[in-house]
Amino acid sequence: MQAENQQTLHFQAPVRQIEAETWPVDEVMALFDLPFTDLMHKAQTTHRANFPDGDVELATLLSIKTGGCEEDCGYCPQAARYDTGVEAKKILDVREVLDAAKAARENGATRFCMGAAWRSPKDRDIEKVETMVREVKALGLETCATLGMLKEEQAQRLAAAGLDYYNHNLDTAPEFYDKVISTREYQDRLDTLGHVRSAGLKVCCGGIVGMGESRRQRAGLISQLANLNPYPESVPVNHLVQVEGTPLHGLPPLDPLEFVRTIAVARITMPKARVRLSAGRRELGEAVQAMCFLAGANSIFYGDKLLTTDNPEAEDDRVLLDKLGLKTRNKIESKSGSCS
Ligand code: SAM
Ligand code: DTB
Ligand code: SF4
Repeated sequence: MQAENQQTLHFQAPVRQIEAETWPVDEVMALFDLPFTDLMHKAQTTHRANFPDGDVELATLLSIKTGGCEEDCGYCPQAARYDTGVEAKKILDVREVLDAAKAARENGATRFCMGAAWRSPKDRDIEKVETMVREVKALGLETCATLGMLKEEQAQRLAAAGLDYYNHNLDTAPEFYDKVISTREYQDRLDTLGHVRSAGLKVCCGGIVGMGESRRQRAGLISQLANLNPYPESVPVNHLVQVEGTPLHGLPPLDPLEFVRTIAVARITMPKARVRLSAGRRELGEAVQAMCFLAGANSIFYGDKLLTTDNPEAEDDRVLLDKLGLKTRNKIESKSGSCS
């Protein structure tokens, strides 16, 4: 009997190796739960060890195709089904994109991110974006695009055109996701991120806080991001901009200190990523943003507009960075090695 058992064991199918999570939710949650000053100290120590220059990256956004989107993302002013006053427009001409990119470069931005209100781009859209990417890159800017879900072949085409980064957010924790979006699955987002990675593009991936999620769900988002292998090079942390007409309008606002904690936890768990203060900076004010920089944020969206909503005025940002004595990144370390 014993021999039989041994034989059974000997011939059993090999156990599938499950990759260990680098950052299980419980460990991320333990960081969130630290006393505020301990968390800030840990985040600042991590930040200094990984970014000794301490510079802040300036990334400018342009909406290359605004509004009329078929998806139902509950936060988004560009979803056609919500009455938000955002008008659906055609894709911009390359000339308009280049003019905006030149202005961004003159203002000191090093990265230019082109966003489109698509569920996923059609192949003929990719053709237009390829031209935009080539020409924006020729200006010496790093390029980023956010166009929705990508097929593998589309990611490869964008990479071949010289795109540096692709932005595609996980938005929130898997267990909160269906409270916000029903027209695409969490797995669809992970699949797009996989195609982006295998095309050799750098990944820009983050989420939104302040959508009514719990602290554990914020920890769940950070855990998902930090467990991507490798974790994203850029992590945009958006503070929900509540737009009238969207389902998430009217929620109680998130405690600003909880936003600062989220930045600190992102810094600790993804030590070499550029952690970007993204949407919602106008509502945060100077003191909270200063705490975010202390917590390890080292990138901002810079320019008077995000995609459809207002960002702080560029001039006000220059004043703030100056007041804090923070220098901006002026070197571009893109694949082509071009510099501005
Ligand atoms: N349509 C594409 C997509 O959804 O992937 C690209 C553009 S979409 C506007 C990019 C990201 O912007 C979203 O994933 C979301 O994280 C963020 N976003 C959109 N509306 C927002 C809002 N009201 N507040 C904060 N972040 C927002
Ligand atoms: C990201 O994470 N935030 C940016 C960018 N990636 C594309 C977009 C914020 C959009 C805020 C709402 C709007 O302006 O329409
Ligand atoms: Fe469309 Fe993107 Fe807005 Fe969702 S977030 S509604 S996919 S533009």
